Amino acid sequence: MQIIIHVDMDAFYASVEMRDNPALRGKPLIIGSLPHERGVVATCSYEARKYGVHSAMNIKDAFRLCPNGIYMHPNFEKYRAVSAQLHEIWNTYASASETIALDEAYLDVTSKAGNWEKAREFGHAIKQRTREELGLTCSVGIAYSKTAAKIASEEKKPDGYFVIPTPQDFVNLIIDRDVRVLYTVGAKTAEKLNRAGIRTVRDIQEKQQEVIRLLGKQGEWITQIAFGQDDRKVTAYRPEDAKSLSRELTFQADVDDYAFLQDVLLLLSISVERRAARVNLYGEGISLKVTYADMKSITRSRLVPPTRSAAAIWLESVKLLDEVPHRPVRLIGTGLYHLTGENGRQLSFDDFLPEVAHNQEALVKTALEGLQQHYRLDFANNLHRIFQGETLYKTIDYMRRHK
Ligand code: TTP
Ligand code: MG
Repeated sequence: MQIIIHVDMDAFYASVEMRDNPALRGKPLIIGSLPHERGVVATCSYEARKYGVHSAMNIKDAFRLCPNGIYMHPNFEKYRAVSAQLHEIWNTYASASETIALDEAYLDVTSKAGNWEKAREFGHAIKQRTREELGLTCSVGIAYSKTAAKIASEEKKPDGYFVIPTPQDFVNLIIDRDVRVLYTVGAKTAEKLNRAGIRTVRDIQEKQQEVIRLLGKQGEWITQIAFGQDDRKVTAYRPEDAKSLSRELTFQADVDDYAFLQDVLLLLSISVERRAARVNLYGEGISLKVTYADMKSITRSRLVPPTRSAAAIWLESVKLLDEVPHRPVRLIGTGLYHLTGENGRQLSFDDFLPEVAHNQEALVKTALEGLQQHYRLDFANNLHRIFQGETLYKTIDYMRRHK
């Protein structure tokens, strides 16, 4: 039997802003676009939720519901720093911890706690330390499985604490709820099930064959979860293991010019953006890979709000490149990991800050123009071609010889 804790911060971005600026406390605070901009709500305080405002809502609709709210742009650098502190505290309680997002993790406490009583103490300690050391509240769910722990943490939000010790407790809790309580069931899947008259978890239990017929493999999984069966392990999250999408390149001769490497990263980032767009995925992490002339290889990575923008990939990987030892390089690569699709976080950085996205597009365009002049290349009009087949590789080798 496993004991798993799922911890998730309450109104994360909004809570951080309220913590740091007492004038915002107790007010409806909406983080995302500003009302006069195009875009959406990233998150909002619980005071704003009373007006019906929620994540992913069009900012104009939010403003109609809550004209007296306070509207702010997000400050990701800050949230990322807080996130690192959070995970550091949480990880001390777990033998394995799986980072799901900046504000969310699964912790395997089976061996460190040893029994349920101790696990409950861990849950309280996590809440207390998060509050005392970081001035923020979180919701904790403790359960025998990942699915149950996740549902438990949502059960009493905000500042929640809830325990689901057995599959029977899990089933009793959710049996009459909408199928969407099983978080693997997204809007589209729910619609399919509803059309077949399957609305609640009980319906799934009673119409297993129908569910499997409608949804295939996914249906099998959903039926299992509806009975409380989920043996998935908490897998210590390592970026290099995550499902990822990357592009890398080995140079014909080692490169020690790091300004040139930045130029290469720009082209690789554009290439990653194109691949991600083709499969309609976003990444919640950006990674940089460098292999040095002596064949020693390193990977550096950072969590980010969901994105696939070439500018974001480029800016982050250039930052990461700054932080690695500057020795001659044989191979360089960049990529997205922690991939999420439309069933994941619904919206991305690029959606809720269209102005920023627009500026980023402009930045990439300008940077490309710079490259074009510097290397006297004509790719401004041939972009689509240089990212096909071997052309990118040839272009970069040409750049290396003509820098
Ligand atoms: P969530 O944990 O989903 O939301 P939350 O922490 O704001 O609120 P709750 O109390 O309901 O947990 O997401 C964490 C952060 O991720 C959130 O503060 C903002 C960001 N986010 C987005 O940018 N877009 C989204 O669609 C969602 C859901 C979250
Ligand atoms: Mg949260």
